[in-house]
Amino acid sequence: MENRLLRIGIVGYPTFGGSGVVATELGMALAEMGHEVHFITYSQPVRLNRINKNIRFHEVNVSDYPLFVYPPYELVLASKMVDVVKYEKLDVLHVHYAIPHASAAYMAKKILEDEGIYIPVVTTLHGTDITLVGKDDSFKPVITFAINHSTAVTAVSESLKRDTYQYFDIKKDISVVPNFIALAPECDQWRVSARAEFVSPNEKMLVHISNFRPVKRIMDVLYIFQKVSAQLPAKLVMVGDGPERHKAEQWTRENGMVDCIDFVGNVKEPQEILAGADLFVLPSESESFGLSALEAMALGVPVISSNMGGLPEVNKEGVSGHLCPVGEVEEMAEKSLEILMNWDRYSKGAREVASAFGIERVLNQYLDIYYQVVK
Ligand code: GMT
Repeated sequence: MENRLLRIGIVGYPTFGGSGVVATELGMALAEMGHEVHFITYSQPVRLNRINKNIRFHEVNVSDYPLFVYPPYELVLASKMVDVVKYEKLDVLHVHYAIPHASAAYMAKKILEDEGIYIPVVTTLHGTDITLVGKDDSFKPVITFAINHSTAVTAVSESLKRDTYQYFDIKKDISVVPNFIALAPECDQWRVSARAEFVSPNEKMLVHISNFRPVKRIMDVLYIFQKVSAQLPAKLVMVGDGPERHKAEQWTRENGMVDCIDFVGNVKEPQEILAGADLFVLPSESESFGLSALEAMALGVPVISSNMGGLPEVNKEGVSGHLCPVGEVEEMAEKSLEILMNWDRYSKGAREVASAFGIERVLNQYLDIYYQVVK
C-alpha cells in the first residue's frame, strides 16, 4: 500500500444518522493518520468532537430567496465542492449517501474538468439512498447515472450491494466496505453512570436508538418491551426522534407505561446511554447494515433484531443475540428473555463479533480505493 498523505474532501449528512456518523468517524481517523480532511456539508457534523489541525469544515449555505420554494442545495453544494477542490487542492472527493451528494459531485467533477482539473469521486452507498428513497421513480434515473459515473463505488454490506444491482442498472463494480466501530477510550466507565441514570439495580435496561422513521418499526420495540417487562422488572430507553415518536409516546401513555419507558430524544453521544443496556432492540423493516447494533455489540450489549438486509452480517445468530422475521414480536420477546437469562455469554459474544469490525481494516480498504482512483 502507498503511504502518500492525501487531501480528502468528505461530503455527507452532518446529522444523527449512521451515514453521517460513518463519514465523520472516517474523516477524523484519516486526519489522525496525517491526511488533510475537508468536511463539506450544511452544518458542523454532530460527531465532529475532536480537535485536529488536519481537519477543516466548509459550510454550505443556501441563500433564502423568495422565488425558491425548495432551496437548491445540490447546486450550492456542487459549487462549494468546486471551490474546495480548487483552492485546497484536493486529491479525492468521498461522498456518503447518494442523494444528492453523488449527483452534486458529478456536476462539480464536470465543472472542474472544464478548468483542466481532474477530481476522482468515491461514492459510498448507505442504505435508504438505495432501498427506500433512491429506487423511487422520482430519483432513480439521476441516482443510476450518478452511481455509474462515480470513479469508485462502495456499499456498506453485501446485502446493500445485491440490492443496488437489483434495483438499478449499474455497470460499475461495487466494493463492500463494512461500517466500523471507533469507541472512545473512556467507554468502560459509561455503563455504571448510564445504569445509575435509568434503572435500579434489579431492573433490566433495554435500549432502542434510531431516527424513528416507519422503517424502524418503533411500535414493535414497544410491543416487545411490554412482553418482556411482564416477565421481569425492566425499563426501556428510546433514543432519537422522528415522525413515529408521537404515536409511540401516545401508546406509552394510553398503556400506563410512562414510568418504565423513557423517550430521551436526540443525544449527541448515544453510546454513553447504550453502554448501560442489557439488550439493544432493532426490529427494522429493512436495514442495510445497522450501525447502532454494531455500536451496542462493541459495548458488550447483545442485540435482538429482525433478520432483514445487512443485519445478519452484523448480528450473529446465537452469538451476539438473535434475529427473527420482521413483525414477529412474540418470538422477539421470547428470544429477548432468553438473552437476558444468559446475558454474560451473549455479552461476551457481542464483543467478540464486534471486534472484527475495527476501524483499522476499513481505513486501509478506503485508502486502497483512494490511491487507486488518484492514480
Ligand atoms: O437508518 C436510517 O434511516 C439512516 C441511514 C443513514 O443514512 O444514516 O442509515 C443507513 O446507513 C447506516 C450507515 O451506513 C446503516 O447502518 C443503516 O442500516 C442504514 N439504514 C437503513 O438501511 C434503514
